[in-house]
Amino acid sequence: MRARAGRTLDSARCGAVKYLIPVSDASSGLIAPSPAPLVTGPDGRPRSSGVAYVEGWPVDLGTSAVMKSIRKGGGSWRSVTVFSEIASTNTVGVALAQAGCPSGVILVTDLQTSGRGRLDRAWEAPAGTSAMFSVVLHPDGPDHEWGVLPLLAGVAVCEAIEFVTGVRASLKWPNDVVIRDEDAPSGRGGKVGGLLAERDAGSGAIVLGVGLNVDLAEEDLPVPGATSLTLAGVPRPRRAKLVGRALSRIEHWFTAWDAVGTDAEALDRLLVAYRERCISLGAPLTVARPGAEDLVGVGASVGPRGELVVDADGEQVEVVVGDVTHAAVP
Ligand code: BT5
Repeated sequence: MRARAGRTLDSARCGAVKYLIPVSDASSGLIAPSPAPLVTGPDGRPRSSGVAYVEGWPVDLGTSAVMKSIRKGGGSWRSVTVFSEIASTNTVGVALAQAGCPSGVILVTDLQTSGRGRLDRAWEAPAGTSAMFSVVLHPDGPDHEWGVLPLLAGVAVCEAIEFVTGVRASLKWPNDVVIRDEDAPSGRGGKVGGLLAERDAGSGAIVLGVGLNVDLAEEDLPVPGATSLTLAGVPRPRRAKLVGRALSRIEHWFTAWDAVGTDAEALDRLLVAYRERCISLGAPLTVARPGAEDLVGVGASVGPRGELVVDADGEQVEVVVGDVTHAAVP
């Protein structure tokens, strides 16, 4: 099913997933789905997942497949739109939030032409290879510890990978989704995904973006140290299933986080699930910090603001923004 023209966000009904209504590109005036080519690798071979396109829409990530998968996961999402191509689901999500978009609007895409990571970095993946989506969320509670939400969303993505593929996924602080070599059936682990959370101060909305490398071949990887589910040894992972399950778990963790507000003890309890998956804890590491010297030490804990505490020669140093490099995982 293609996104239908003429629906507006206001006319999309709130409620259970069975009422999911595609929000058309016309409603936002920002984006227009365009046909994507049949996907082949640089060597001309078709992608191993056999992604095919019907009228420009990838069949394993078409609107009906994604909606079916989201419905299966339950939840109270408002709308879902699947694009064959978009600049960045987060950029458009933030623009929609600024324009008054309600909570629960989901944007999924096959390809991003200006995908973004944290700190203005790029997120790159060829068409037909990735599960990439953003969701606009409005918290209900008055005060929140914002730094914790992206960490919990990382847990949600790991849970989805595990549920769909049976392969254990972990997190490198703050929210790189990684598969350790020892957990990958092929032994080829690395960074398999990432999360980008952005807050629109005006509306209070959070736009949570997820990029997951599903079927990138070795030559598609944008950086050394990256991997994909197929490279890790997962046979034919289905993108729509991954998106649906991830959204279901994101709703679970978002609801729990929203209920907790700034209660440090309750946040601490939520973070148990993050700490269990965080490979930066107990690991020798180097943290590159914007505007500060690199910090060398051992990951000691993750605090109730989402900060990483590093034991640097006996001194406990808190890091709120930074990039971690481990000896074992780049
Ligand atoms: C992230 O940033 O890891 C967050 C990535 C979020 C992407 C999603 S896709 C849907 C939504 N819409 C967007 O525009 N973004 C979100 P960060 O920790 O800053 O990592 C970025 C770095 O990862 C880059 O500088 C590269 O080194 C590397 N990188 C880029 N593309 C990659 C890929 N496909 N797989 C693994 N690493 C990649």
